[in-house]
Amino acid sequence: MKLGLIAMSATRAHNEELTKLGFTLPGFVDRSRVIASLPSLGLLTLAGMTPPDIELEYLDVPDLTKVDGVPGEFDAVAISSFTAQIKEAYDLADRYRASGTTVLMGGLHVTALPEEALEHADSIVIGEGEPSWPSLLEDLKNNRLKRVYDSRGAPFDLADSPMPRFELLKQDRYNRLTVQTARGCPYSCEFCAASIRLSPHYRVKPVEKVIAEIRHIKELQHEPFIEFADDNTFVNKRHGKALMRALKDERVKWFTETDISVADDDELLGLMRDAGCVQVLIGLESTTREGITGVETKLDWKARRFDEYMASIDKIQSHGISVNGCFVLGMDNDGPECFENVLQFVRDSQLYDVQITMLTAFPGTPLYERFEAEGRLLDPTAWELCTLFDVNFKPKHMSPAHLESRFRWLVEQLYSQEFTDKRHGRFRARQAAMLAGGGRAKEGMHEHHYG
Ligand code: B12
Repeated sequence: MKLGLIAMSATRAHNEELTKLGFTLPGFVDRSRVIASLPSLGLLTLAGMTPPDIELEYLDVPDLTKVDGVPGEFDAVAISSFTAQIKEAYDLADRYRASGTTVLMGGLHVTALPEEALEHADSIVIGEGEPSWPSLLEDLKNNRLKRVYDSRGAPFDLADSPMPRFELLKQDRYNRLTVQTARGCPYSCEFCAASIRLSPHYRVKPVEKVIAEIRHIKELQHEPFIEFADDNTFVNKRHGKALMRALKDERVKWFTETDISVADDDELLGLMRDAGCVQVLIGLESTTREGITGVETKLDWKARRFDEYMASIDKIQSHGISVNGCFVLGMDNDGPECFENVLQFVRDSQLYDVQITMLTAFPGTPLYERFEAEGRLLDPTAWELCTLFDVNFKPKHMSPAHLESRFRWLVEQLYSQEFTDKRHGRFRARQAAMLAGGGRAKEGMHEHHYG
């Protein structure tokens, strides 16, 4: 039996003016160009638990409009799903089914809207893939496929994680690969559409497993750059430190997503720097305490950390690790001044990088449910707008058009060549000064920054 693993990667945005701007603003396109080709770790992971009698082929379909008919010849295909590309995924699923290929679907969007997905797939998995994959494949081989496999019973133990089959990728297409060291997040932000929607439990992967994955990548790529595909890597500081100690000897450079609490721990920051950390991406969300209040729904954790934002960014960057601070525009507690505020905050904090996204109501999130109840969704099933760069709701304090145009203004300000160079220059100058100050640990830092 031949099974196709179909990833519809690449990045997406519908706002034409913003897309056009992207081509002229270096800071804005840099990261999207770098990450656009990341493969689907979900599918590679499932490949790792597929028995050897099933032949596998991994296919990236970044743009379905360029594909006539169906790509490849398979008995069955596994298609992953994010909301922004789901309509293309359904189109492709329909084409495969029409040609007699069995369609299996899973992932974040399918988990949020299983009924919708069942109109296009022969069989779906709700939640994490791993718990259901072996029995699904067994049923597939024996022609008794069920319509729905529900993994939501118990969280998957990452100690049982299979080795992702990175070797299935055409290596020259990918300039970075992803590794997951943890899954989930203990916090619960109203808008979060990441893996807490697959399973609400925070778990870490044993250090030896992470290192084995990195070694596997190193066999395939010379000096690889790793992105940890975690929602929040350093929640468990003990595990984080053990991982950093082991990672140091691997001599790889990496980037990850975590929260502001890494700044509380100098030892951790030192270990991260020595282990090759180039950048941490942190969801700061808003530049005012009021703006951020209520975003984290369990403990209001983000609001409680707000007063330390500036000092924490400075502390992390003083260790030679750049911070990519993320802000969400259009939130209910932020007024029309939020655009200027972000610009000012970025200037004052000396953030190395900044990422701005539109508040987006993804299906399956508490935010979607609230906006639906309040009648604020512009079109409840316009999934193609769930790109983080398009507006799919009525903002509280401005019109959707105003949010779009001010967002564009902010993009122009933040990602101009001049401002980008200034931010990066400051960080590098600070590093150079520290380096001139001497010290063995500090020398290591030089290797870790971009460029
Ligand atoms: C790496 C990454 C990317 C990469 C690679 C994407 C890819 N093909 O996997 C790139 C850069 C290409 C990318 C692009 C985009 N991304 Co992105 N990305 C991530 C990131 C950081 C990690 C994802 C990951 O690897 N998770 C780990 C793997 C193991 O989990 P998984 O893919 O969900 O797979 C598991 C299950 O879902 C399931 N499963 C998945 N597929 C299948 C298929 C079958 C058949 C079965 C049975 C099971 C199954 O099994 C897997 C194992 O349990 C997350 C944020 C985060 N911290 O999680 C955002 C995230 C997934 N991205 C997001 C978005 C919005 C985008 C873009 C729309 C951005 C844009 N404007 O272009 C595009 C869309 C790309 C697309 N294909 O549609 C959102 C998605 C929200 C949503 N619910 O749709 C997230 C959650 C970030 C966020 N801020 O909310 N992204």
